Amino acid sequence: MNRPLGVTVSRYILDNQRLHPEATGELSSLLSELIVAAKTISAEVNMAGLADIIGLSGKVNVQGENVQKMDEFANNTIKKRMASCGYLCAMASEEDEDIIPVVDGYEGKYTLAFDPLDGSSNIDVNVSIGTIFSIHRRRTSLTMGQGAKEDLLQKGSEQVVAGYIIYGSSTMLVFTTGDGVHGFTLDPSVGEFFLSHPNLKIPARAKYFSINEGNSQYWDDSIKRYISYVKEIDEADGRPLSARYIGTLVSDFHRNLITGGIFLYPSDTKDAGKPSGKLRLLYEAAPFAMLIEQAGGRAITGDGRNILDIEPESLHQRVPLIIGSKHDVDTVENFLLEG
Ligand code: P6P
Repeated sequence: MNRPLGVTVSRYILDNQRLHPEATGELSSLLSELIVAAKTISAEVNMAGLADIIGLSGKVNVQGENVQKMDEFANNTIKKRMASCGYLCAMASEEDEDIIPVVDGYEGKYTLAFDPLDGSSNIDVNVSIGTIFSIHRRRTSLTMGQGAKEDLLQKGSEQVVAGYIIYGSSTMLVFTTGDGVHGFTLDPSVGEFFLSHPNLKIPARAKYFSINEGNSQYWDDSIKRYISYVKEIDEADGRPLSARYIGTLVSDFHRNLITGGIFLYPSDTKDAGKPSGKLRLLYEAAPFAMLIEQAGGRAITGDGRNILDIEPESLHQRVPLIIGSKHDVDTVENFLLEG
């Protein structure tokens, strides 16, 4: 659906809904509620340096990571608003160990998995951060009221919506409902997101490669060989690629989506507890995999699986993630197949 630049995200969602006569409007309303939460987080993130919400909360989350005050604020903002929106039956958050119930009597037909504030280690150094979200239809009957884990543990290919909000030089909402990837920029003076990047497509070939080279001694040899390959001089083949690594997945993904790039967080031997890399399937890899495939790119684990095909086994399951421009993900895949 082609819409003119400047159309509001609310208008875009409603117009998109009209393309589906069977739509009840619940998904549109769910997205609108999530957008209100995003605007609330954006306002706080942009004031973080002034308000008393930077720094550590003194708590440790289910990941064993120190919880920043902003993490807690973002998580609570989303949970509180979405639990009573009436369109969800269950939620999962990076910050919460278990399934998050909705308010009794407000159960709906969708689930929401989210990373409330991805890249929170970058908050205190004023580097861009983001919120990631993934929406599925519930599997259990609405008559059951509250949802169950099986409603959340669904393949990425079953997502109905995937998206993120990036709190950077401007706040942008980027999402897909399966009909292309569209970017909306927040005008804080009027508090509305306006269509600024319709039908985003990732360039077929990468300009940048994004990987934490501090982990290079822990990588599989195939990854080491690939990273050496992208640094070789072969101007006809567009190499060497430039290195860009922000340390916030949302930001590295967004830049690569716009410019062409490949992001890798492979499995490594650095932390015996993380043989499958660091990133999470449900609320990081899977939503980005839907977005990148909708934008013409690819997302794989590097051990022969497409991210969208993985049947989740637990809420916080980690997966290796290789994602970005199709040519370059194909190339990495060939390096890995060669062993
Ligand atoms: P490392 C941020 O903490 C995060 O979860 C992602 O946003 C980011 O891509 C990754 O971790 C960075 O991890 O090990 O390179 O610091």
